[in-house]
Amino acid sequence: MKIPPDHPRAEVLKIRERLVQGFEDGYVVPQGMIAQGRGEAFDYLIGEKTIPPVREAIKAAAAAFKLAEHPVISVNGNTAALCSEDLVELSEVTGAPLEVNLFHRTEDRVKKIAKVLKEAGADRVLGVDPEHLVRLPNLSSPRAVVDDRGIHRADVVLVPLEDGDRTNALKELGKTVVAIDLNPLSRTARSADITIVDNVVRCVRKITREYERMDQDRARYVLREYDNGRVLARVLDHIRERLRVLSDEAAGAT
Ligand code: PTJ
Repeated sequence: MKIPPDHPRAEVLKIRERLVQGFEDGYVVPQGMIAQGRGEAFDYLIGEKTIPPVREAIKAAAAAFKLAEHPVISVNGNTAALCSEDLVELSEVTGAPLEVNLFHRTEDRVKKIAKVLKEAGADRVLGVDPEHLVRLPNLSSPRAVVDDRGIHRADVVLVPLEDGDRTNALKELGKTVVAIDLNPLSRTARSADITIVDNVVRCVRKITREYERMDQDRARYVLREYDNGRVLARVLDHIRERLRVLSDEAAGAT
């Protein structure tokens, strides 16, 4: 669909169209649309911008990547449709491989997502070659199928848009989990080591820029000072304050 450029919500509508296209191309699942709707609702609440506490989480994510020996970026249908170029750039700058890892896993979707990533510039995509696929021992969903060169051996895993079953499993295996999730109340958001409450279309390139600016000493300092619980509390405070202001405005307008 062609979005009228003067539509007040043109940007959001264009992002939706990318998901619809991914659905029509057969690699975004219908559940992905529901996920996007939920994300949009939370994005409204935070004001559709990267708020200050989230900048702290983004710095911590860059620091975790800087200090990691085997960082990996997990990619699902939604993120492939929404920000594949940004994910490829993050992968190139940090050296972290991209791995397709799906909840609604089919071989057809895995291949299509790998193709989307390659078209966006990726040299190599993990999670595709059956010879390298193994199962995580402590997870029953299809997300347990991982690459032995990727998530299986990773020390830091970036998990954008999760549905909540994997973060704890990865943590139990001693991995550091960096989540991107617009819902600060989700299980994933609350159990990750570092939670970026932001839209993937805004924050992935910000992680890359922070990574480029940061040296190892700074990364160690950032991680020492980082407290994910405090960041999540500040995000919720931001939403509460924003709702208070909006509520006052609405009361004044009546
Ligand atoms: O491609 P698959 O098979 O791996 O399936 C992917 C989906 C997204 C369908 C699957 O992981 C799922 O069902 O996820 P949930 O349970 O809907 O959770 C997705 C979370 O991501 C929710 O908390 C949303 O608020 C959040 N979210 C949605 N869109 C965005 C987002 N977070 C950041 N940026 C977004 N654009």
